[in-house]
Formats: sequence, C-alpha cells, structure tokens
Amino acid sequence: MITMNKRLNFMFTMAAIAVMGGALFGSSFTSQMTGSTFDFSKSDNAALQKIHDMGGLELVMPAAFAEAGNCDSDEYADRTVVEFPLTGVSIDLPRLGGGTFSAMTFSEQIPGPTLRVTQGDVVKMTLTVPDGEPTPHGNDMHASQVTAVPTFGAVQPGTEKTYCYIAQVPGVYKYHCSGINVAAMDQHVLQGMYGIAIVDPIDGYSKLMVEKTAVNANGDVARDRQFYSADALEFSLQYQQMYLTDAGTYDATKMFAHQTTWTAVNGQPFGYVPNEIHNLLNGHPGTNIFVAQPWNSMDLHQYQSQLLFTPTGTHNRIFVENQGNEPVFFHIVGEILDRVTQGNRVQSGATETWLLGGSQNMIVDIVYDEPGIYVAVNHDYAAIYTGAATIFVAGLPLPVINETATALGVVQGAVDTGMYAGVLGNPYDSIPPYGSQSIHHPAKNVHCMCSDGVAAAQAADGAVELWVAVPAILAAAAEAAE
Ligand SMILES: [Cu+2]
Repeated sequence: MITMNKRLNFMFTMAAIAVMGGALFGSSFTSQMTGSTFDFSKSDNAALQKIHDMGGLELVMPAAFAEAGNCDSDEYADRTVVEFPLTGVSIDLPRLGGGTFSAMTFSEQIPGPTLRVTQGDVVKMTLTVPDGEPTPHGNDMHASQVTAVPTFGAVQPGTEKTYCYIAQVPGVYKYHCSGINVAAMDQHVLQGMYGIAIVDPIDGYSKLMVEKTAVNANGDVARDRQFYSADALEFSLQYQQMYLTDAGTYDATKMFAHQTTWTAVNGQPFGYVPNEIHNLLNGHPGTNIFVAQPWNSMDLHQYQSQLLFTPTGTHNRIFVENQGNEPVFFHIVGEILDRVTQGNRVQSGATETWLLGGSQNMIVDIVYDEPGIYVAVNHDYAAIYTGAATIFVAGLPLPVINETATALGVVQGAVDTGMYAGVLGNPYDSIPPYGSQSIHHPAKNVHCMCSDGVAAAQAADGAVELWVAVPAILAAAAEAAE
C-alpha cells in the first residue's frame, strides 16, 4: 500500500516563490502585450535590410588571413585537439502557452551542445549546414582569439567549415551563430543558436572557503572558516530572452524595444519547476504542488519541467552565461553566493547577487547548508515572471515524497546520495560534460528543449525517461499492494 499523505500545500510555499505564478498570465504579462508599438521605420532597420540584401558584412581581407583557423598550424603540435562538431538547423520546438516556435539550433537543441576543454587545448570546430536549410549560419566562439573575419563568416547550406584555435584563457564562454555574416544575427541567436564552452584551468579549480561563525571553547562567537575540496557537483544555467509573434516567429520589433515575451533558462522558460511526476509522488495526482507548472504533463516527455537536486554540505559549481539581451541579476533565493569567479579571477568572496551583462559569464560556487527549496532567479521581476525561476531542492526536505519513495522501495537511492537525484536523476540539460574535478550526478533524466532525436540520444546515454519509469514504478507498487 502506498502511503499517501493528504496534507495540501506544504511544498514550495516559500513566499518568494509562491508569488511568481499568479502573475504569469496577469498584469505584468498583459502590459507587454499592450505596450506602445515600436516604430520600426525610425530605427536603423533600413540599414540592416541593406546589409542583409548584400549578403552581410563581407570585408575584403588580405590573403594572409585566408589561412586563419587553419588546423594544420605548427602551433598546434604537441597539444590535445578536441573536436567540436555542430550542425546549424532550423526546427520547430514547443512554446510556453501552447503551439510551437520557429527555432534555430545548433544540433537540434537549445542551448547547443556544451564544449568542455582544458586550458591550452586546441578546439577544432566544424559547423555543417545541411542541404535544404533555408539560411546560412556561422559560429562565433568567444573562447577563441582569432580574426573574426573570415573565421566566423557564413557557412552556406550544403557546405561545412572547420576552424581551430587554442583555448588560452580558462572560464565560461558563449558561442553563438553569427547569422549571415552578421545580418539576422539577432534572430538566429535569440531563436536559439547559442551555447557555451567551458575551459577548465590548466592547474585545476581552487578549493572553496566558506566563512561562518562558531562559538569557540571560551564561549566566544568567532570566525569559523570551512574549506571544501575543488571537486564539485556541477550545473550550467544559460539565460536568454525570447521575442515572439503570436505565430511563434521572431519579432524584431519586440527585440528593439526590449519587450521580452519569455525568459528562457537553458532554452525553456520555467523549465526547472515541479511537474506531474512530483505531484504524483507527493500524493496529489491532478493537483499542482507549485503555482506555476506550465510544462506539467508526462505527455510532454523531454519538455516536462524538472527540478535540480543537490545534497546539503556539498560544493556546487554552477556555470552561468547570459546569452540574452538584458542584464541577469543572478540571485539564489535563500542563499548567499559563496564565491563568484570570472575567467580564473575571483570577483567576490560572498555576495547576495551578481550582475552579468549580455554575453558575460561567471562560475558560482555554493554550498547549501540547510535542507530546503532554493530558487535561482534573474532578480529582475520582469525576468522572474517570464520564466527565470529555477528550483534547486537541497537534501531530502520533502517528508511526503520521502514516505512515498519508502513505500515504493526506491528511497534508498535518495538516502544514499542525500538528494532526490538518487531516485529521479537531475535533468540532462542542466549538467555540463564532466571534467576531472566533477562529482558525478547519481543519475540523469531526459530533459531538453530539443528534438526527439536528441532526447533519444540522452536516453541511449543512460538518462531515465521519467514519463516511462515513474508510471511503471507506481503500477508495480499498486499491483503489489493488491
Ligand atoms: Cu544561424
């Protein structure tokens, strides 16, 4: 018999997050829809159109530059070469509120695949644009230091382009489509053509110091520094604005006016909140346990929202990139960011919020001390209410789920790992490729703003299809109870 606690409304009731969903389709959203119309004719759009008509900004370069990015360079001898193949392809993907939008992607997923290399490695990037793709694409990798023209120039449909560079400086770096030699670059990026490269420091990450206080042997309150190994459980979060027409196409007028339709985190607005699976496990099938659950059906498969799980007392390393068009005021409700690093320079030893401008990044190191629910936000209210709310669950703070999992006989995985990822896994698209100092997640679940083919590849890589596994577990438990 499955223990089903009937208490309602105990989960996710923190005031800070409870307020968010009510406004989802309320005033803050409506005001965008009825906002004053941007006068396109008074912008530089005519000039942009001219650039587009002439095939983008093609500069005539001296012959010496023709060899830029040549992968046979002697410079690359004795270095590790890391291949990074990408495909530039337009597909339709689901849109918050129903329907689809005209996505442009690297390799059928938003964000594109994450590249991870070590400082000093050679990156060998190949962008293929399939025959029949309606537009050329390019790839501007911010981790490189090479001549932009012609390296990042347009790759025509039916062709491919390869370039190489040395990843000289550690950190997190955006890569993004450069459009058709800059023309339509805004559309290509903001409809999904972006990703990150992580360049690990050649001598490794630093251990983390967290400053606390403790009562010492003399009965005095004193500073108590706690140190954590540089090994960390890692996540990546990429922020972006979506500017959409009602039909799901790109709306340049809204972009120029900075009128955000949705704020995506890893390609999906509100992609990391509870869902039907958590409702079931919490004993409330058919009842939302969180006020905003826009991706709340197992029928949504890889698009169903998922939660991020971490144990308490563990070093978390979060790679954050602002892929968008607005500032990101990165804050975790209920926590202080223990360390903020950009490049390999520590920017802050402890801070409540850290600001990222467009195309800016950081590494946030954090340890959750208390079991509970924490919400990573862009602390711009327009961003929170349009999608930039990401829920971390630290430890095992949800007694009803603990009881249910015990009854199902699957709780041991959670207890052993100190987090629900021991049973449910963490979403595949929130986890960067592992490096030498990564703590491995106990399991992954299939989750992404991506094609069915990419979702199937995640499953083939061992990620759990929760929409298959959870009903099977529940059915088996029900049968056993009879
Ligand atoms: Cu493109």
